[in-house]
Amino acid sequence: MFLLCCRLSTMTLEGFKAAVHRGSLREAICDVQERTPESFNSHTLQIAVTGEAGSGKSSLINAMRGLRAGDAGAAETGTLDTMLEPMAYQTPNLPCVTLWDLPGVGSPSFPLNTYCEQLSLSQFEFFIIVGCQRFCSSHAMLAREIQRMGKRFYFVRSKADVDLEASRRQRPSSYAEEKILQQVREDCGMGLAAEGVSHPQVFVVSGWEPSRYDFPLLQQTLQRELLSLKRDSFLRTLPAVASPIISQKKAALKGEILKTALFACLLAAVPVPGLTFLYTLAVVRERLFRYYSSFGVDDRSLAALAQQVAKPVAELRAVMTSWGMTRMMAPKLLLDLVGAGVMVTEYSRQRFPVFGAMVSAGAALVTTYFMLRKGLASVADDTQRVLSKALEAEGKKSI
Ligand SMILES: Nc1nc2c(ncn2[C@@H]2O[C@H](COP(=O)(O)OP(=O)(O)OP(=O)(O)O)[C@@H](O)[C@H]2O)c(=O)[nH]1
Ligand SMILES: [Mg+2]
Repeated sequence: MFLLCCRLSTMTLEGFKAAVHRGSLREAICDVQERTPESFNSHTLQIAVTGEAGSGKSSLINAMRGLRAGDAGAAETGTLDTMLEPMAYQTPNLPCVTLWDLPGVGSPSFPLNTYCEQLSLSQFEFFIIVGCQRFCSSHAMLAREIQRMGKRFYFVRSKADVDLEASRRQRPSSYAEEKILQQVREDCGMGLAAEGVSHPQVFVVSGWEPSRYDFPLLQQTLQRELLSLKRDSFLRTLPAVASPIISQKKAALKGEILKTALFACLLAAVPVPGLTFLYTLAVVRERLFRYYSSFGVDDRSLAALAQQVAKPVAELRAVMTSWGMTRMMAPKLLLDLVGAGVMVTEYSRQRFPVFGAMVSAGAALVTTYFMLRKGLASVADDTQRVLSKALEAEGKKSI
């Protein structure tokens, strides 16, 4: 399967990493916000040029690079469907951009239903969908998939010269170039709107005539939006940058769990009914809240982060799965899980003192250990999700 090599940004990320390590997601976001738009220039944007087979993808890429078919270094074009691997191209007027010429969707090698997985579309950061016919199911599928990934695309209706020539031949007396182009734009726009695209960006072009129709506008729009697209895609790389730091923090906190569980185990030997249960209940709650504040997803930190990305705190909290467990379900869950186990063993201890004490200690050890491990893992996962959500909100500001 084709895979882009790992592309973490070459930009300095020390400030961002240090803030995640300190457990201050707000400061991590600040680090990104304080960067000037120009600072994102060095981030290479991976643009996939996709669409049905033979729609003019390679010809469009050539035109964007100022080349014609057959020129040295030009992408291969033709009527035969031979491409099996994406091909990367650089273009002099779009610095730090890679244009990926993808095989066509719907060909025997790349059927519609497996195209996205076969080409790992999620690796690309921005898309140009090229269509040469009326808006069809393959365009709709691509638009849906790109939106599902939370990414953006331009829709390019190619071979405008063919449409215009057909119209001119069929109705020479009423031929009006701009009217036909506008009809084509509207047809594509309506198809995209039906797929839920709120502001479709449609360009009607001819790869053979790059100075005409919407081709110059396509180039200008991409130039103008380039920095914000780069910023958005840079932000998408940050959860992967934060992930090993969050894992390291999790590993460091894991070390304490065994000690806490052993203490619960010792306490279970004290013949005071309910003592172990109360200790386990208190310690699990206390540790979970400590994890929240250490990772920066406690109430106060979340409120500060929400303010920083101008989002309601509820939106960030909604991605946290551990929250319900601690806040609403914790007492019940602990009563069910810890209480039942520990109460039963303490009862058995009253009837069989030595054996009962051993069972009680074992139960306290296992329960505390696994509850804390599960809690820590969920808080770490929540941190990753909260950060991704905050970065997603920040990314939307670029657009
Ligand atoms: N008239 C006209 N023909 C075009 C245009 N763009 C491409 N073609 C022709 O359409 C055919 C297919 O073009 P390609 O650029 O190879 O299309 P593609 O989408 O890359 O095709 P695959 O890689 O096979 O999926 C070629 O014969 C091109 O010369 C255009 O704007 N106008
Ligand atoms: Mg091609």
